[in-house]
Amino acid sequence: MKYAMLTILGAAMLFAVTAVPAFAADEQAPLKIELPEKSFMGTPLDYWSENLEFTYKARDPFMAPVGTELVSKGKPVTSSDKTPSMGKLPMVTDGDKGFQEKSLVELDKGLQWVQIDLQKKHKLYAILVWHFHTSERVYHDFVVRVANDPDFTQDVVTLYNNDHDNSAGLGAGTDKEYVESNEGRLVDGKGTEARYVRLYSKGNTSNERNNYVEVEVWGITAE
Ligand SMILES: [Ca+2]
Ligand SMILES: [Ca+2]
Repeated sequence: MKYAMLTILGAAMLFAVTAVPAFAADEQAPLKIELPEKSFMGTPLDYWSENLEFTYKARDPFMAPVGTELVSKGKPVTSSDKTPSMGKLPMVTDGDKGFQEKSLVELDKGLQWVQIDLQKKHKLYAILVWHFHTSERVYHDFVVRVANDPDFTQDVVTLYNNDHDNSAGLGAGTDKEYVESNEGRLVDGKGTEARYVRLYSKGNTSNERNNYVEVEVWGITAE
């Protein structure tokens, strides 16, 4: 009887040991996102849309596979507007996410995009964007796409699209508009493999221009 008990215990221990690697391969951890200082300036937002998400709750930690890291810092940035009226394009990935105007890249009116070249293919888990969080603003026709060529003709995947009425002409989307804050917006990359990330917008509730203080792409190299 005693021997039988020990055998069962031994089998259970063996199972536990051999089962560990399967769990470890799927192990997830919260992304260590550093938030910039919050702004308390500006006038309250006077805007409503049935497509607007109102949330004053802090974002829950975002879980991603262990090893997921910031892969966009200092990576090359291009844009539909090659001569921003404020700031310079490299500031989109320079790590400065401040709400002050010195941190701001301002692009022209109308539909504009910025694009980040990660320089090799990555499995993407999160894309964060801070347009301009100096005051409560909503940016319109916010669309995030990824691809494996700079002209966006191969393996194009749309990860976010809040253009319900297709005014940007990229196809109608079902995601929500949202109010800018120091948390930025986190777009789920869903493990999509891509080298290039492109973010579109078409004006905001304060003016017709398009802004970025920072974009962060979090992933794991896939090459
Ligand atoms: Ca920046
Ligand atoms: Ca629209």
